[in-house]
Amino acid sequence: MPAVLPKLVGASCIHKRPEPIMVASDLPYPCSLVFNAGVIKYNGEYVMIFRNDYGTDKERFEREGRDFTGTSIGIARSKNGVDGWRFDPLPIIDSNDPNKDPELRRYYDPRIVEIEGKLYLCLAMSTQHGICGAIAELSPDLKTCRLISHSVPDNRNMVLFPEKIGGEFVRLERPMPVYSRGRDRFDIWLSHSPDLVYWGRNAFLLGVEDVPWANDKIGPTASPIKTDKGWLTLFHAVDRDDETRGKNGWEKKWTKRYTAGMMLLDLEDPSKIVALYDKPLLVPDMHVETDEGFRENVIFPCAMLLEDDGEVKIYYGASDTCVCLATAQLDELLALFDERV
Ligand code: BMA
Repeated sequence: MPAVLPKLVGASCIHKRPEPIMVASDLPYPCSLVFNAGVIKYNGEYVMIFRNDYGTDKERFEREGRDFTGTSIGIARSKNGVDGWRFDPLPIIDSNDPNKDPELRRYYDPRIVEIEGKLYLCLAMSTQHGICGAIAELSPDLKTCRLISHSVPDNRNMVLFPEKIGGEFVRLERPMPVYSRGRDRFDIWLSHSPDLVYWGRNAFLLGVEDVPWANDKIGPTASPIKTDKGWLTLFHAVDRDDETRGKNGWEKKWTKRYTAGMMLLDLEDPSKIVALYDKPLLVPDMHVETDEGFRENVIFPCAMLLEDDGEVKIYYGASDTCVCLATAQLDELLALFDERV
């Protein structure tokens, strides 16, 4: 694996909307950055659940060193999943909530899925003693959220399959084994549960070394889509060590690049990879993804929806600053797996 990876190109069947579909100034409450959003179709509309970091801006961050004062998780709804987002007046979770458990720092990277009529959130959960992957149930009116379970640290990027498989819940996850892999080299695992509380039969699924354009870490992104050929599954992939990368955002230095790839998992045993597309599917290449924002060169999908007409919508956070949307036809995505054979 070369230390410096070449310029990357995404798949030509992906169509990115040229402008973000949600930016900080759209929110009805204080917001510096809005990103990494889960989206679901629910009760005839699209529901987005997104992260908002607040309490500073670029100038105060760079010149005064003022950090963000909080992170919240908010909800917005839209008729078409693209525009006209209507925001709930307050976030559903806030890191400054005076009633929160003092052990908890914040939640982020929300994913949402409906299984057997219930709405579940997967969240990264930052605690005083490490980062966990959390699963919570969202009430049908989308107003309250109840924590069901969380992993031990360090782990995150939990993603639930949208249905039980073999009678069990199945999730993808990304533990962070810092001792045994030499440096950050984090991989995707899969586990099963009878009840969303007890997780077991953990299986290694995909290693960072299996992804030709990654040299740092990979992780699950969005609930997989069931297709005739298998579970269509996105993942994010990170490369680093390109010393030509410098500031790239608000921080003094940000040298990582986040892209997305895809694989097909066996319908009955999703711990088996049926096919891995050996090139990146989505890479940061639009201005908003490469030249502006909190952390540039980051695209981070948390939702993938299949429409009745075969269109796949991929929602992703861009530059840790706004929410963007890419679309592709399902048959074109599946054809990419044949291309490599
Ligand atoms: C990851 C997560 C994401 C974020 C990404 C890039 O570790 O924290 O929320 O988008 O880093 O900063």
